[in-house]
Amino acid sequence: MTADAMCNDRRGDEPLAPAADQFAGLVEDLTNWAGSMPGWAPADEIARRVGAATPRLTAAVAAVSRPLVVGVIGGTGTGKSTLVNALAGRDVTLAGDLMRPTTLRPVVVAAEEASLEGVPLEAIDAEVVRTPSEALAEIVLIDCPDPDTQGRAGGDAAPGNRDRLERILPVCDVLLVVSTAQKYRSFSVAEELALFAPGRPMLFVQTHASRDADIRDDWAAELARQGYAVPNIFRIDGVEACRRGREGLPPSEGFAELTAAIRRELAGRAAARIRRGSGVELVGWLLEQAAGRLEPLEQPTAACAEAVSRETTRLEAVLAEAVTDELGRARPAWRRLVVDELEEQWEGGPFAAFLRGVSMVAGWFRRMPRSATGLVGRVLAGESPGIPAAADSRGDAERGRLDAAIGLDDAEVEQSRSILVGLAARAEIVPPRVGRARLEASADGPVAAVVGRTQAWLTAGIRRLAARRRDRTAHRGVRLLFELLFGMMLAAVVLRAGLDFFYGRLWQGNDSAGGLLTEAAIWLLLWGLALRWAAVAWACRGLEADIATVSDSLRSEDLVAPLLDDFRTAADASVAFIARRDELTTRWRELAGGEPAEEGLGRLRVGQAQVASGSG
Ligand SMILES: Nc1nc2c(ncn2[C@@H]2O[C@H](COP(=O)(O)OP(=O)(O)O)[C@@H](O)[C@H]2O)c(=O)[nH]1
Ligand SMILES: [Mg+2]
Repeated sequence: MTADAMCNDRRGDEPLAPAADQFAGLVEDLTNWAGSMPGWAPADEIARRVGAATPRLTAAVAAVSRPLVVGVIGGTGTGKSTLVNALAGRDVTLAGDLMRPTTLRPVVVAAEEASLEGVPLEAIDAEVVRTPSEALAEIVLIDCPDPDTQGRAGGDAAPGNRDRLERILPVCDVLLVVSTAQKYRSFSVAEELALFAPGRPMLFVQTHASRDADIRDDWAAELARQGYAVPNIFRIDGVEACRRGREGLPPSEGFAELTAAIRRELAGRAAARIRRGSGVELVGWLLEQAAGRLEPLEQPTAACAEAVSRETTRLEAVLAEAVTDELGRARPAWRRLVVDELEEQWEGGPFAAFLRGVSMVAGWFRRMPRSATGLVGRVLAGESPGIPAAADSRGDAERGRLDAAIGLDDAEVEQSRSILVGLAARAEIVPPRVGRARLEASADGPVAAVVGRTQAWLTAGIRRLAARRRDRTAHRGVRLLFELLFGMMLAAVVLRAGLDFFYGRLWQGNDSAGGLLTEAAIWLLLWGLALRWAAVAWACRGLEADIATVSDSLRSEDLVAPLLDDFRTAADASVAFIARRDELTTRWRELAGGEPAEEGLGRLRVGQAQVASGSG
């Protein structure tokens, strides 16, 4: 199998070591979570515990995500080095007959980045070969020295090789036991193997498949006699595998089976390490401690969050009522606005002239200049009411202004806040996370913010309403109708006066007809005033409904939020913090549970080590 092919496999359905990544992710998330809410006593306690456990957690993550160490052992010339090269996807260790013994020192083959922490390189006197091969991203291969090798000069077995092997084997997670048709009976590493086999999975591999007959059944029987449970022996040809790898051909069946088994083992191993290791227990313990601390707070925090919503709604209702009142109280101002608009926009006609005349006369009677009162009045009068300047004695002055501007008084706010203080305390949410101190801490304070926001919103609403009134009064047809109605009366009066003067007085000499002019003028005035009333009434139609829509839109504006913001933020954060523990616990359970997937691997049956070493 080529490096690329192995790499592609890893991105397939079965990632190599997802459990290790999951564990690392869980530890990271646990640490972040614990520190995510400083200032809340329960969270602080959890953070302290997790903080104290951090060195152990870090070590556990390193141990779990350590690459799988695969030791290749077997007799001299059985094809260990060739197999290592085939697995690595390139020539990383010397293989061949020419320079026997080829492998004296163990060769540790690892990816450039792979951590060799935990591999006692010095103790085993290893030669490390780094290779960019992606096939080795998560495994470390050890090409073990030949145990039965003859000395360079053809003398006795190289001294120290057995010792070395005995030091290497404990380091390996998996042993690839390589043999050939010629050597499997005189399996000289059997003794060492028997020593280190317990608890260590082994993959038995017959090499030289292209040359030798299949001896696997016989070998399996032999191994069984020695006490090994061997569900499967792999049969490969290392030279062929190397060639296929070089040429980019798909691997042969036997070799593919072997790499699949290694991959399975790698995945299973990470999970097994997690389960066996103390890291997962530590995480479980930390989560359990957190649960003990947080579970009693679940109900109080939820109750607090709920109360914040309830009190917000209540304050909103108070504000809505005040605003509706304010808008309603401003009816005279609205009327004045409409009249002003009528006078301004209706020009160039007798009725327009009449309207102006009326307001001029009314102006004489009203000595005092029109003073705009209330927020609505001021907005309608064209002023833009700003937020009152911040007073020196902030807290009270602010609340006083709030009271004046939007009717939401200090007592209402305090009532809500005192309810929340009690509920928050049950959830251990206490100052400085919440409370008056926080309310007054910011530059202008949340009360000023409410005043400002309410004013801005109300001003915009009032301006919108005024604009709609303006659009209404600008209606040409209606204006012409009123001009016509007034003009008709005017014409009738003039006609009648003319008739009286010319016909009655000059023609018939009737002197008494002179009083009629006064009478006609009175009629005209009354008619004009009636029309004026009708015009204003028409222009004001729908105003009440418009005012109601402004009040109704208040809720969606979230205007009172700053008043209870400290409680809302704290309660929501606590609820979220508690919920996150449940999520972490679920993830932990997934990691801690589950069965190891270790099919197809040979193991020494418990209690068989003596038999094995006896026959080795
Ligand atoms: N035909 C064939 N030759 C192999 C195979 N494995 C190794 N060889 C050859 O056997 C000789 C010894 O191989 P080597 O990998 O150095 O064995 P080691 O001593 O166990 O490391 C070399 O010439 C290899 O080319 C195989 O599977 N098939
Ligand atoms: Mg070798």
